[in-house]
Amino acid sequence: GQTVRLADYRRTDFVLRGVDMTLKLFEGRTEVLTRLSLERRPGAPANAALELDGDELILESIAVDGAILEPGRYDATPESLSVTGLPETGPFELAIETRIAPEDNTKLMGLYRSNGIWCTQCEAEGFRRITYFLDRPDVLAPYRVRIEADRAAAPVLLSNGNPVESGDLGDGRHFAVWDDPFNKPSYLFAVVAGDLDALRDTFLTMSGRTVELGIYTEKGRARQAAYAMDALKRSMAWDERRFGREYDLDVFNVVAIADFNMGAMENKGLNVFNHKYVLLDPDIATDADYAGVETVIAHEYFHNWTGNRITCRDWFQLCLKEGLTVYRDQEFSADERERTVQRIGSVRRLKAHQFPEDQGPLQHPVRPGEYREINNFYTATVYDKGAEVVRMIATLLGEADFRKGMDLYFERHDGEAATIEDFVACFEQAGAVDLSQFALWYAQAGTPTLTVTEAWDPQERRHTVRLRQSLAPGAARTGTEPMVLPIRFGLVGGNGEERRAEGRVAGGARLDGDLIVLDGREATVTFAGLSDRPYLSVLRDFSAPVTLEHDQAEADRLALARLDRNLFNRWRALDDLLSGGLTRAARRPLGDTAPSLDGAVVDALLASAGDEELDPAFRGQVLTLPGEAEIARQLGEGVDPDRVHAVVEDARAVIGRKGLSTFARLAAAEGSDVPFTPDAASAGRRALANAALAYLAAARNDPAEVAARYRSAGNMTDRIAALAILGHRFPQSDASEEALADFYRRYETDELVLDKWFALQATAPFHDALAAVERLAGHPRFTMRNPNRVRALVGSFAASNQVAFHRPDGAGYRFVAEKLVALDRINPQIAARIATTFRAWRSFEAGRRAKLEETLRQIAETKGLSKDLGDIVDRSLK
Ligand code: DPP
Ligand code: ZN
Repeated sequence: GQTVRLADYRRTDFVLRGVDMTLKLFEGRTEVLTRLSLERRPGAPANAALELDGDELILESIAVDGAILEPGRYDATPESLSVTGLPETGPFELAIETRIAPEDNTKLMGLYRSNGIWCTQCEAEGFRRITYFLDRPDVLAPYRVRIEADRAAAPVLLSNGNPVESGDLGDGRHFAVWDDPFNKPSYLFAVVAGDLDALRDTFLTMSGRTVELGIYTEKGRARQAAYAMDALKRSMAWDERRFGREYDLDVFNVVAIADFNMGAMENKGLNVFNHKYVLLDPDIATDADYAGVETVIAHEYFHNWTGNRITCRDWFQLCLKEGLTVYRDQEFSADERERTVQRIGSVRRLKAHQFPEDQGPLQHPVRPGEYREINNFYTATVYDKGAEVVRMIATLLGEADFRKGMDLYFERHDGEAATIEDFVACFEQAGAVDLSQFALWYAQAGTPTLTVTEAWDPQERRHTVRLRQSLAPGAARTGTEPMVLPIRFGLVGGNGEERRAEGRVAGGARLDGDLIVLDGREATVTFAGLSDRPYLSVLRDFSAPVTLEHDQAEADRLALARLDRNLFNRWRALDDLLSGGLTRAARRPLGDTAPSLDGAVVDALLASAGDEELDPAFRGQVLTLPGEAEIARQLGEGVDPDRVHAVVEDARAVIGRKGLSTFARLAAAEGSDVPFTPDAASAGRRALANAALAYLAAARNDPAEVAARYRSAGNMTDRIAALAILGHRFPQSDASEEALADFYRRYETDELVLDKWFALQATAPFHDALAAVERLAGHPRFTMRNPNRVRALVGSFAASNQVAFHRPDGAGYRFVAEKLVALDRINPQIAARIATTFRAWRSFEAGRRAKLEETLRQIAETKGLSKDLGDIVDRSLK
């Protein structure tokens, strides 16, 4: 594959004014007629050919202004269509007929069928699988789309924009015409046709317009879209309140689809969703599923302004819409739920997904400079670090100026395909600041390290804080210049009070209230006039996405874990103590029986968990130990996953035994008699109770009480929590086997719940789990055709089963590699995504490292590998 570079960007030679399409859907084939209103761009070469993109297309006919073209005037391959001799000036119409087979489309890009439903996925480059086109985000046009289909097979016909016409065609066929007046790029095109149910509602916008809302599902499941509808209306209201953004069309439709590569897609006025992010009820969905639906509904809706009304000039600018929209959906969840708990969740995710990416061979800047396959850049770096960069702009500017900058962005670039430079310039103007150094966050890859040291001077009653930043060179070979780090902090007194102290800065930083902005390599801040030594609470709310190395005494951390008014940092004090203890323990030689955690740390954890003054969701977070992969990341090299697992398990048992009475009380607090409501507070209580149950099981090692809990569960959250404890702690026990069989019988008709059943077994932390996974790969309900199912079995095995995937004999690696090579022929995008689990190969002990490398090389040498998978394995090996 060829490398595409940001530096090579240039505009098209032709301007697109409008698109008129007719799609005739038949069983086994679809005919697509596309009429493009085009004009040579003023200043473009008079003899330049029109070069259109295609992908596996067959050209049926081509005409200019109604005249069929002679073969000499064009050159068509499945991947391109080049047309010469086009008018030097003035508008002309190019009509193209293609024929496609959605039934054979297993890549799920372009037009395909899912359970009989015709649907599309065009981002990033799927539209070229429907028709030849200038398939790039800076080519914007209004679209008019006519769909024709058999009425019985597809009574529902949907596309972007507003419905304008529909009617009968005879012979059992009918049609509908949709008109989207807003200029949009082709990646936002969508068509859906099928026999669907709908849940309907309306939304009254801030200017008093009524929008018709529809959520379409497979037959009989529309009532399971009620929560998604509620989340949609709350999202629409929030965007008006918080950003002044009103919805712009008369209708907004969402369609839930079973086979979908992504979570969802923000097509203009017609969002297409993986049904996992729409369909819910308490019996089939967990609290995490509810939160996921709320987040994804909000995210895709918010794209209407950040992504659709203002789109990206090219795919290098992907974070312009994704980072910003993740920031917006995180803010929405923080406002709708509990801010600190949401922030803890976002930071956990950032550290679990983005930090390893940024610290390994797949490293790339938030705005990449080159790619071979754009599908491989829908990454945690673009999304989550991209959101952190927006959050830092908000922190640096303050709420009022940040909002001014957003308003300016919407006003100045509405209807355009914009760049990061455009975006940043709005905040420079709104805040009257120079953000040129800050913009390095978009260009330099890697996680900066922030090193903090403290010195208390008892004579002078001064506390000196020294800050240093550094950035290690990484795989992306971008710069290592100092960045702008907004560091929120507080000085905490012995009773938890916030100390006010005059601070003096020396070196590369400035002080602005509770914010230190470090823009040099180092600085010191000296706080004077203190009566006694304060505890330094630094990087509050994780105000910059850095690795913090704060050489802080354990006693100080324990104090902050108890006292800090910033609850995020209270959590982080404990989390640092836990991961510090666990990493140290994992470094000790096998057979060393010293406890993983200090008694004082365990006591602090139990004190927080049992503190009734604190939000139960927060206490649930406190009880969630750092994951094994996170410990492995912090170890950095020579990782033995079995050792890491043993250390974490030991810690869990120690905590469980010491907190037995607390956990018994907490686990009993949420019995099956509590009716289910999906709100955040109730979810928090369930999270706390289920965390407590897991510790009880670790301490008592008795499956009976967990099995009882499984049987009496009144909702999926509690049921799957109990099942996970049985399956992961008591594998192959009668209790576990019975519960797994029961779960299967209960839910075998529900694909989404079956995914949970597959994933739960795939993540059981035992070497023998591989045998179960191999068996499940042959289960009649396993299929490579459904991305959710593949992710549930193969994806979660590779990503979330540190013990079995990393079996010392390499059998886990071989299993995954074999599946990936087979999957690559069906759906390369999903294969490439799962393959990223190999990227950390260099961090393992010698035996596993060699086997991982060998497996990667074998995949790389496979004949006919897709560009997607080839790109990931090649870069991983570099
Ligand atoms: N649909 C994906 C998202 O919303 C890609 N745009 O992030
Ligand atoms: Zn998005």
